[in-house]
Amino acid sequence: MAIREIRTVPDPILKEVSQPVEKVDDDLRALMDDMLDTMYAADGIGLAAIQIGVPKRVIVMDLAKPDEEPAPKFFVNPVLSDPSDTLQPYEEGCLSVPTVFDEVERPDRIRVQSMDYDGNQVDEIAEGMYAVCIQHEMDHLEGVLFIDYLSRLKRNRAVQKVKKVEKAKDKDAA
Ligand code: GNR
Ligand code: NI
Repeated sequence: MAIREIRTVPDPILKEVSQPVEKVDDDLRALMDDMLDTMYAADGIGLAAIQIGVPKRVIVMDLAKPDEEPAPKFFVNPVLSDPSDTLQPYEEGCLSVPTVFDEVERPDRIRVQSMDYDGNQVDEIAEGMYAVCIQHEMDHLEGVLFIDYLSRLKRNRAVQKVKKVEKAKDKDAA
């Protein structure tokens, strides 16, 4: 288990389309373990493999509240369908766009079919925060970030802000 570096904008890898996983084996489980460690260390609720530079269709998530038991979830080759007509706005953030938050509208209910940590097929309906998060993570698999839904002005500002924040961080570390 290891904490990996989270890529931030404008890293071009974040625009890559991730490739399907052929099988869920111990190597893939080691990747999912690292992703979960990395997500928890960064206080995130979800993470796509591309955010640590691995272009595979793998997502980890934990929507448990701080006072609840951890509830990690794993998604391999997830497929979304049956989106609701009703949209819900939600103030989103992203570990790859740190310090930036803005509202995005998405369907409030979707169906997700995927494989889990053990390679078993899972089919469920996601609503509310779960629906928001799974759609945010699935966008990462297509190289799409939440800031791509904002105006060009807001998106450019967001990237500039992250560049500045990351530069300050590098300085601190040096
Ligand atoms: O930690 C995260 N919080 C969050 C808040 C609102 C909507 C989506 C998210 S996902 C994000 C972690 C992340 O960047 N996943 O890709
Ligand atoms: Ni994200």
